[in-house]
Amino acid sequence: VVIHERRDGYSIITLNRPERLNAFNEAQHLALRAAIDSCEADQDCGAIVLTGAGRGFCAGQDLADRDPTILGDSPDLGMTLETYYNPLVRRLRGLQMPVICAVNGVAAGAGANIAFACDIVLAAKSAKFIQAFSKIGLIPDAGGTYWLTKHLGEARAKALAMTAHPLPAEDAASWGLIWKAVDDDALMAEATALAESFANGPTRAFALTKQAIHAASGNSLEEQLEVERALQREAGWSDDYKEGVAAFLQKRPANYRGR
Ligand code: LHQ
Repeated sequence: VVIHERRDGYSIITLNRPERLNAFNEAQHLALRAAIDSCEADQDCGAIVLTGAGRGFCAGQDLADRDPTILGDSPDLGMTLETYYNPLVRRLRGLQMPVICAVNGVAAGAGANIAFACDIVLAAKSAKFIQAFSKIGLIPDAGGTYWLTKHLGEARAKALAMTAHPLPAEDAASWGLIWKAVDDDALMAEATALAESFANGPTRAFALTKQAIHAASGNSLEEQLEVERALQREAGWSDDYKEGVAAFLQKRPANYRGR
């Protein structure tokens, strides 16, 4: 249900239930978790590309799942979120390496919001993002109310959430919800080129950059300047900083080692 392909310096993780547009069931959650665990344990993995098999990226929760906590007389969706989706969102945000999402096709429900939890989102021009939740009487989850409000503001957040309007990739990019929309047949080449360049980059600095940017939304400028002071101090102690400056002064490409 998930394909984990190791490349030189990075990994490609592909959600692989194409007959269901890669909707999440328990097996897919567990396999994704295992793939992320193995990337994290692998010293040579400097970036992850997350994508989907077939014509969709991910259609969110598998609504045909027989799990009684999801469908039944007294479902507990809060428990489903706390067991599977919330840890996944926290994990993607907290990973000490960049996560690139290559949205190859429709991203609906939690599928859209998991894409937004990744650090850099590229989408095929034919892809669409759908906050499908209102169609089944739910609210956006997997961070949806957070990403939409933060990136778009309340007006667009509420309209997307309540209408389930399919937002085309190019609009998502021009609205600032994702990094960019690319031609369908260029998607994987662009995503893997980015992963390769991150894999050869200063991994520690990328992790600290994520941390600083995530802290920004809850902080005043003064508080954020403090965050930058602390994290830059740490970056300044890295071998990669020494190497970066030496390479600049010697007019040669830097040879980063990620520490
Ligand atoms: C699916 C699904 C799917 C099962 C397509 N499930 N089969 C968290 C916690 C706990 C509980 C609840 O939820 C959550 C978070 C959530 O994510 S809730 C939101 C769940 N997702 C949705 O409501 C989206 C449902 N899917 C759709 O609206 C459409 O499939 C979209 C707009 C994504 C794509 O439409 P089409 O391109 O027309 O494709 P399709 O509808 O024909 O789908 C292809 C097949 O995939 C089809 O099966 P079939 O056997 O008829 O070929 C669908 O039934 C199946 N599929 N999404 N979520």
